[in-house]
Amino acid sequence: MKPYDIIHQSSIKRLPQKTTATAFAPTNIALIKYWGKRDASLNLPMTDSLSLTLPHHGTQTTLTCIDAADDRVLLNDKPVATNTPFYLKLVDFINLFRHSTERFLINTYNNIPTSAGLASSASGFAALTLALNDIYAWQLERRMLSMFSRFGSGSACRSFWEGFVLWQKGSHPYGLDSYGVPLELNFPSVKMGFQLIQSTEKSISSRDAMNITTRTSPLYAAWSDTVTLHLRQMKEALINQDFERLGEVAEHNALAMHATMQAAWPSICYALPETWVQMAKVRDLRKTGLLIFFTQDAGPNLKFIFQEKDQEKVKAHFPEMIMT
Ligand code: 2P0
Repeated sequence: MKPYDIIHQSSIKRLPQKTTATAFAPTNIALIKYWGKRDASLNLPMTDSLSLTLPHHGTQTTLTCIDAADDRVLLNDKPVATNTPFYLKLVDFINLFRHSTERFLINTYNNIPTSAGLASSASGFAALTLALNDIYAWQLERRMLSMFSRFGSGSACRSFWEGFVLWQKGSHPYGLDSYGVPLELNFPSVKMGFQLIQSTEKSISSRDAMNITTRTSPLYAAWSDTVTLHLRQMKEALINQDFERLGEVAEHNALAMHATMQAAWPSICYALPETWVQMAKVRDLRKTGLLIFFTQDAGPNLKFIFQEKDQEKVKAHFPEMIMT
């Protein structure tokens, strides 16, 4: 089974029902990470993962029907060349849903640095899926859109809800039950911020890095059990509103993921010297009693996790920090 077959069976293949549609989707940062696929063609994860949505950061995408031979893509008002991975990934995704010869201008704005480990592909594919739902008038429920967005980027399926979202890996062989589920648990005083270390393209795509890690890392055998344990601990922390526990588990999960990929062959290391400097600073601040933790995705930038009441203190130590 391929994504196209699943979409075809959902009987949503039709021509656009309007000429333009706009959608916004927020980005999300995983507290318990998705790292590795059990099925690469259907983008099915090895494990569940759990994220926090950053409601003010994300992607706004406008689709407009155009009379042209090819789709056109604008990223933050700049044309994207048709031979770039960014263009090809977007067009491949739209091809899954395209009815016939309709072509689009895809105008996409990120208010986060693109491809810098700040999950712009998550919000990007979620926004694109929402815009497709609108322009084709599919009227699908979010769970279904979340499932479709996974074909563009796995983490996109967590970007359809605010708050804490679980991507359940599911057990259906074609992944029909692998989508995001919003948790009823809330913890509004949890805040995230980041101080940019680098905003250029990452050294290796997360897709390639996951593939190398699952195939070659001797530590990958332990990843699934690690995630199971961390998910249980994280849910307990959310139920008990235990911020310290939440931070400890999130930080440990990120470090475990990076250790697993560093043990791959060839070794994958997203950290830059400044990443280690910021990690050490976070730990030193904890020794002074300030409850601050970090998480790190497929890039050198750390996201700081702290409580709203400590925001000014954290800003004093990281003056260039951008709040999320
Ligand atoms: C996550 N990351 O849970 C993990 C942690 C980065 C580190 O999901 O191959 O762009 O398109 O499914 O979703 C980034 O990878 O990868 C990611 P694909 P995706 O947020």
